[in-house]
Amino acid sequence: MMTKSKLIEQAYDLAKEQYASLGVDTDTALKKMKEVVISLQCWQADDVGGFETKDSSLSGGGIQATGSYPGKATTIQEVREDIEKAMSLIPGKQRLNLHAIYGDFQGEKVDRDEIEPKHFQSWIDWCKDQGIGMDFNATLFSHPRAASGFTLSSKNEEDRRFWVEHLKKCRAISAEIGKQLGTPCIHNTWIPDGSKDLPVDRYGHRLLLKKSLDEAMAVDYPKEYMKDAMESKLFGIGLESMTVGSHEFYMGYAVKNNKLICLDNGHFHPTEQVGDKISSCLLFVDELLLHITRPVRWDSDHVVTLNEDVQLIASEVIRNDFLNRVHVGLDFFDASINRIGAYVVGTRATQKAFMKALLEPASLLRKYEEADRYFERLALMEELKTKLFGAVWDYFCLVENVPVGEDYIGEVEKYEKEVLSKR
Ligand code: RNT
Ligand code: ZN
Repeated sequence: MMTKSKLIEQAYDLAKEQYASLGVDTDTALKKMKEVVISLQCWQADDVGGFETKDSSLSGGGIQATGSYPGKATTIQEVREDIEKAMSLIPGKQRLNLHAIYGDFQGEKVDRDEIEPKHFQSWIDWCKDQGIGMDFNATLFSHPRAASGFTLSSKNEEDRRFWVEHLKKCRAISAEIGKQLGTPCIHNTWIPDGSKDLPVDRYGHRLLLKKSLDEAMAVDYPKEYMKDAMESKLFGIGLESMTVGSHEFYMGYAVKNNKLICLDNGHFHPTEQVGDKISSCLLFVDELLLHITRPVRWDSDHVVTLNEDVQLIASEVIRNDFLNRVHVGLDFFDASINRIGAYVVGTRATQKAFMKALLEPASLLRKYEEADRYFERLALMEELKTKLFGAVWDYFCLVENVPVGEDYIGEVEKYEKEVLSKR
């Protein structure tokens, strides 16, 4: 009987020929996959809990981790251990995406306006050890000063200033992270501010948000150290009538101030496609951050699967050669299944979308399009769905030295038995 790896190699050779007949070089696609670096959200490991000494759990802005699957990480050590395990089952290189509430506070009560680079040094060191870059996020929720539903756009001046201070601190920490790791840290700002019922002063809150951002971003850091991204949202549970940080708001702010737009595909009308927005945004801002997720009826942050929404996002990035202008991050947190398994499924699904995009016969499709041959374009796109993509993906996992295909299921189960079940 043929060994498993021999089989995978043979299947790859067949796939290579099949794609070559369409003018696509699978080896080139595999090489290009090295440029697809995905930032893993630390918050999938512990349901967005973090490590502040506080008793408040996740709240605010309509984000909610649901489920109570056993084995969630409860210490920094466990988060690291879990992410290391997940990374060992994912091909290619990733980055870490950390929220400010995950600081290494050593049992000390450090409020959000007091955090410093030293509280994140052990994370920086861990990333150095792993040989990976790191991204960062201010945490403007799950805090008594966010309980009113307003943070940077709050009419309570004391609260507003507190959050401005937090954001300033987070940007400074991000710059230190990027400086030490030698790769720019993308700092993302998302606020939960908004209103359940019809507000009368939308302008007032947006004016305050603009003012707060201007204050918090007054210091300019070198682009080699950190870059600012801002994430809009259309709706949320308890924020049905208005969110202050809308797409128009941040689009305007980013264009005017040369910042990055963060597009989370759970943050728009359900039939809007984030993939369609990329080409417009990149005409007016230099770079984008993506929060790839899977909204199910609402911004539910389900684990990413290889669906058409994610495919369009990846295809638009690849078709336009935007990999150097688009930073790929994930944003899901499912507490109802094995959390390490969630990382692996979601990250691999995202990678598959990029790989599929890299295997598209782009020039042929473009030729059809420009000649108004729309039947041919549709037919070829449809046929591409059943080409030997799986063989290329399996081969990629094989050469990257990670479990091929469903083999990672057993690895996750083993980790659950040996590590998670003992927590
Ligand atoms: C919330 C935003 C935001 C958060 C993370 C935890 O709707 O998507 O990005 O999910 O910051
Ligand atoms: Zn997000």
